[in-house]
Amino acid sequence: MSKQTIFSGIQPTGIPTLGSLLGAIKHWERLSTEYTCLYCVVDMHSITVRQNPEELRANTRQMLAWLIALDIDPSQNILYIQSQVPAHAELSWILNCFTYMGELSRMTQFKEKSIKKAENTNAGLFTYPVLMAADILLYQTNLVPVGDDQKQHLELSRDVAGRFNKVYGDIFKIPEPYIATVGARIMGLQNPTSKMSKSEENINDTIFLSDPPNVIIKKFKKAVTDSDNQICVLPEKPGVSNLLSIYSVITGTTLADCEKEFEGQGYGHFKTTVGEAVADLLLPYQKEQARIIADTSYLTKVAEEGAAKARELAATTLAIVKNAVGFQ
Ligand code: ATP
Ligand code: LTN
Repeated sequence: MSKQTIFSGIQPTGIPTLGSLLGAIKHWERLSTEYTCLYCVVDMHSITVRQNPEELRANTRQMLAWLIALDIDPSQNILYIQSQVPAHAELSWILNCFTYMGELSRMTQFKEKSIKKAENTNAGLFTYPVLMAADILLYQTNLVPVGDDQKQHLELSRDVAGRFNKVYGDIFKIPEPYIATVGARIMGLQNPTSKMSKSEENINDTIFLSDPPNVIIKKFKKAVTDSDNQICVLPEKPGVSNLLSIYSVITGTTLADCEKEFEGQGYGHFKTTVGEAVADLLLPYQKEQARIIADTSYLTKVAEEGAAKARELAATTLAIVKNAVGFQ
């Protein structure tokens, strides 16, 4: 039997965060032996928010370098840039005609972003989940590893695929989410009730993967906790719970064991220990990323080879879809 397919995407809208690492990328690396894995830097999604062209070009390469540094080996995975595979845009148009306005209006991310970006609530922001569905369905994907925040978009991809199949027969595989139980949603350090995000304005809220150790530890020391001194996971203790879950994912220890480790300790020691663990984790990746980004021709080659492989796979599905809808 041939291997099942995994697809995931990441936006090149800035430096990846501890949230994207623990919620998504960290789970990607060990999947390549069992699955055919495609990981895509989704630059087309990122222009739903206005981008500076030179910055976008640089950020896209930075993101590619991060993925390689974080052990996504380009010889074991198909690693590529979305805009270099035109089939994504082509399928997206077709799927647009199978997606309802009502469905898109219900997307939490759209509702949030259209408030935040009220001056530029463009049609791309609205149909963003359709392009995401095209990304996934083009490769007959079985599993999509994403953080919790993308679950609703994935549900929409499944609905659109099912609707299309109902009309034209079994064209698309219906993808399943692959969401880790721990680390699925890493929250902000300053505002632990909303997810850690690379577009957050308060930089103390977010750990960027490029943050040097002293900055990381400082940000953790400033992390919002609460006024009692119990180190345990509880809904009314979102700050402490978030730090515990970060520590749990990084050390590979259960939450219960982490709680035990910190029993009777003060918040100061707790926050510093978690901060140091994060800094230690990131340092080797940072060195590797810097080395890769400096190797321009290598990065260009990785992107080109990845895109060529993706184009080949995408062409098969796209041809079937075009034929199904009645194109020449
Ligand atoms: P933004 O921060 O601008 O909203 P983002 O970080 O959510 O963007 P990506 O970087 O494209 O968007 O996300 C990459 C992957 O990381 C996605 O699968 C997403 O679900 C996951 N992810 C992002 N932030 C978190 C988080 N705080 N906790 C867990 N997973 C996350
Ligand atoms: N919307 C996702 C990025 C993304 C993606 C995808 C993830 C674009 N296409 C396909 C999984 C599968 C985000 O903002 N994190």
